[in-house]
Amino acid sequence: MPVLYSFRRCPYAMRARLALLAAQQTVELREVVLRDKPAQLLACSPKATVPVLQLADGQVIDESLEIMLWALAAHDPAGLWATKRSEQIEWITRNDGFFKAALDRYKYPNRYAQDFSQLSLLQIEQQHKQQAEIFINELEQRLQASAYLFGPSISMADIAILPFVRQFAFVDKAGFDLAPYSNVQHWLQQFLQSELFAAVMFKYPQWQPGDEPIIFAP
Ligand SMILES: N[C@@H](CCC(=O)N[C@@H](CS)C(=O)NCC(=O)O)C(=O)O
Repeated sequence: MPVLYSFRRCPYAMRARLALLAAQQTVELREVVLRDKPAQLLACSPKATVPVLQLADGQVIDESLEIMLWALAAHDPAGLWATKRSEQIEWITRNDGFFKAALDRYKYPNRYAQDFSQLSLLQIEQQHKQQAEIFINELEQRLQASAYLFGPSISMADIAILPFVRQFAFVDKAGFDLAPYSNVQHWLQQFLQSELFAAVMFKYPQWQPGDEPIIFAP
């Protein structure tokens, strides 16, 4: 059975778990604590980020997007990856690049203080919140036409992007809820209330070698 090294709150790991469930793939889940990574993870992926999927034949997939593509290529009963693939990838690329960069600087301005030495932490935070909101507004426009980014049902782009929008929202949830992007609020709320989200956010203990395997399955 494939083994997934994961970290519950990591948005990249979250999107991998979402895709594995949507694709009805069963894996053994090993919950990692980032400051205490197991040797087994480092041995199969020296870059040591999560998620990492180790297949039964030993092949290692250590990029979340690749894990999603692997899962949905195996099985895609709900058609998440059925339409407009290059357009889906364009949205995910903008999320992973432009939006993620702004999100990190908004969420952790102190980590970027040296890059913006002429700005206060509050200024770094506010400038990058505005940057991030450019993407939020693009999502808002898009979601005017349909409940999900690529039509009436959830797509791979939705599950790839939602974990990052969730992070953005929870930096200042009260402010987010009052902001003028009702389509995005509704889209996120639907996701947070979904069974799929509940299943991927279940809390597992840190994996230790020799533990009874935790089977992560639909
Ligand atoms: N491009 C990678 C990024 C994964 C990533 O950066 N994960 C973070 C956690 S959210 C991580 O493992 N960081 C390593 C660390 O904090 O030690 C992917 O899409 O899988």
